[in-house]
Amino acid sequence: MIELFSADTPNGKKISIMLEEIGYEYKVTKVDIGNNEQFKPEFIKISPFSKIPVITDHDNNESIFESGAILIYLGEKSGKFYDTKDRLKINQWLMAQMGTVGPMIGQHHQFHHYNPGKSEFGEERYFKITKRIYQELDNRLKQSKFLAGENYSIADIATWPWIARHEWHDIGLNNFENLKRWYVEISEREPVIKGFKFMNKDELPPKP
Ligand SMILES: N[C@@H](CCC(=O)N[C@@H](CS)C(=O)NCC(=O)O)C(=O)O
Repeated sequence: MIELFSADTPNGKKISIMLEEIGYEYKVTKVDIGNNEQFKPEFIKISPFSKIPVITDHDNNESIFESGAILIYLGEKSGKFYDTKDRLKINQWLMAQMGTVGPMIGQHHQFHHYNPGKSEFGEERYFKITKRIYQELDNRLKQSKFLAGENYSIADIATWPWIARHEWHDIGLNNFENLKRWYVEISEREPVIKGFKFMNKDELPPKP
């Protein structure tokens, strides 16, 4: 059984979606990051940077932090969404999510959604970067059905929850035809719908 230590954020949703996709039994343990529970010594033991998500695999007592590493672990363990023949491509799109898509859109959330009016520089910078990321993802999805090629993979599972916050971004998902097609197709998958609402029972992926 997998225990998922998480919060209701895009990084948190990546893992609940993956667990639903591979059909594993899992239990969610909420970490209230708004109330600093991530800094508790017992949590730091399994998450050295005090961040969610983390999983503990109770089959072998292994704990894994960093969402990309967790997706790779679950992909290898289940044999799903991390095909050996596509791995070079999947790794690149997964690392791009971990290094660029998440951190940059995360800053856009901080300046544009949570703290508007505090820094014109920050708001403009991350708005521009987020718009550029939408365009870059759109360019990729014009060439291939999914990020790493023709097959749905952990790279899509990592990236999709960030685009699912499109209503906060004010970039206009409808202006990016290929990104929108990809977003809608993934939004309609049953495990994605279930994994998306892992903490908020009534939440559905927002329509473009
Ligand atoms: N690179 C990490 C980022 C995780 C992350 O930023 N988690 C945030 C919530 S989305 C967090 O736990 N923040 C609490 C903190 O930093 O104090 C991953 O992908 O797992």
